[in-house]
Amino acid sequence: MNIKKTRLAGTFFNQSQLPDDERPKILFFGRSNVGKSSLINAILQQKLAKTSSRPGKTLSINYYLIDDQLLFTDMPGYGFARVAKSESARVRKLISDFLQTVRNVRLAVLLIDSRRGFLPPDLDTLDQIIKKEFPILTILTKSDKIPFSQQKNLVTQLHRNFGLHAISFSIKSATGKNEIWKYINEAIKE
Ligand SMILES: Nc1nc2c(ncn2[C@@H]2O[C@H](COP(=O)(O)OP(=O)(O)OP(=O)(O)O)[C@@H](O)[C@H]2O)c(=O)[nH]1
Ligand SMILES: [Mg+2]
Repeated sequence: MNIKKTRLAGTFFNQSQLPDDERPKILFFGRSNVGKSSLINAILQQKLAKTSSRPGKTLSINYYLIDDQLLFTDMPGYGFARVAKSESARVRKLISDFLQTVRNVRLAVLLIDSRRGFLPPDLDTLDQIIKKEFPILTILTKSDKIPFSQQKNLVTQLHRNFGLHAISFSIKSATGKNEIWKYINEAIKE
């Protein structure tokens, strides 16, 4: 995809701020620190979303508008034990409120940390996404940190246990980038 223009187009911290927006959307879900904001920056080849080595960097839902037509939605991370309980409860509610009202979702991307695998909070998110009947793509992040054989095992497990198709990805190389764009381009076709 030849992208000409990107910009931050909205930041939402609670239900009352959530917009009624008809534009096509790609949603990025995953635990805190899994690499959602980094993935968005990597596939757009620019530093739009803020990232941090500390979990709980993105605490709002952020819309990034691509070429005036497509919204990449960077979701706040869930499921990190060291994030304050009240904050993680607020994030969980924000995600479920958003899922109640969001329109025109073309693809839900669920990020899983290659080193940690699929954990209970991921299952909770997967259940919510399945209920909404969104097309789903799973991405195994930080693939530079584990051996290829381990990545392959995780891909097989996700397919066997949940019927999910997973792509290995790392911000340190071009691995997975083209395949991710193939999915996104397919998802946004009318
Ligand atoms: N080695 C390696 N580090 C990565 C990769 N992707 C992300 N990281 C690092 O992981 C940390 C977390 O990345 P973020 O993109 O901020 O994670 P996030 O999922 O947006 O986290 P929250 O906003 O807290 O939900 C940062 O220090 C990134 O540099 C990767 O592919 N390989
Ligand atoms: Mg983030």
